Amino acid sequence: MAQETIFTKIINREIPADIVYEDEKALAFKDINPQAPFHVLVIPKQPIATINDVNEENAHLVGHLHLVASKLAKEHGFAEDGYRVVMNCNNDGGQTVYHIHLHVLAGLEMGWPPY
Ligand code: IU
Repeated sequence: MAQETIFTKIINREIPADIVYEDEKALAFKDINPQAPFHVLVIPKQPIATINDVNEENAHLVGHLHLVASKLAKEHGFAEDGYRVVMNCNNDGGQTVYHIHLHVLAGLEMGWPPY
């Protein structure tokens, strides 16, 4: 089991967050430091530290996070123009919170590469 992070506290309502979606497996909330006009994080309720810790038992959750990401993008009107879904891993990937999360970014035309 991954160590608890601030995201577990958000799941448990021990600290506030602007929650935009919840179901039995996932939670989505607005990023406190948005990098786009629309920037939400989609997280599994089960803590998984990094994508390196995804395995046969929990991989379905990663698919579910993507389903939630696309639902939110559609609901907020970004499906046609497009959006970005990102999961950072460890230091070089820019990960700072060790509970996997999909960044869903939208509302502007983004560049590539991301560095
Ligand atoms: P990263 O991929 O691990 O770097 O992303 C962590 C994100 O979590 C980052 O964009 C933060 O702004 C965001 N965040 C948050 O929304 N609420 C918090 O309490 C904390 C971080 I700590």
